[in-house]
Amino acid sequence: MQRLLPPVLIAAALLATPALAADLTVQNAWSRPAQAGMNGVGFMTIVNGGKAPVKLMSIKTALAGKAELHQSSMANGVMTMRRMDKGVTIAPGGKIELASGGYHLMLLGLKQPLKAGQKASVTLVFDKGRKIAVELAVQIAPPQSSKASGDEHHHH
Ligand SMILES: [Cu+2]
Repeated sequence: MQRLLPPVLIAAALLATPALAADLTVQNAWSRPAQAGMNGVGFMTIVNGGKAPVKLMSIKTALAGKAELHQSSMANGVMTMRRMDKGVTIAPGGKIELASGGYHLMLLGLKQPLKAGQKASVTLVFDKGRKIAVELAVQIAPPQSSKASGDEHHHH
């Protein structure tokens, strides 16, 4: 049985292609469940496959009152985090990992709960006006392919 796809489905399929802007690629984007009014997080790996440095400048989302790029660090035995107001540069051929205990997106004042199994839409704003829309998979544990998890099912 052959049927033509309605235009809406075709548009959805195009939107579902991996986030890509020129040489920038986002991998393993995920978030943790959180309640409305609380702060949410965003983790991912951003790869710069180009020949020039790229700077992640800011984050936009409709899901929270405000979204910021943060860096966690230990100071005197206490985990603190600070805003990266000047952005974070990704070297050519390099990548940055946003992960627990390091860089992360902070979604301040969630307007709605983030529930496991849902997607949370955020937009990464880079220098030179480049933007990448990213869907964070809301889940309790990091994605399988992230280095934080044991990878028992793949053999190299
Ligand atoms: Cu934070």
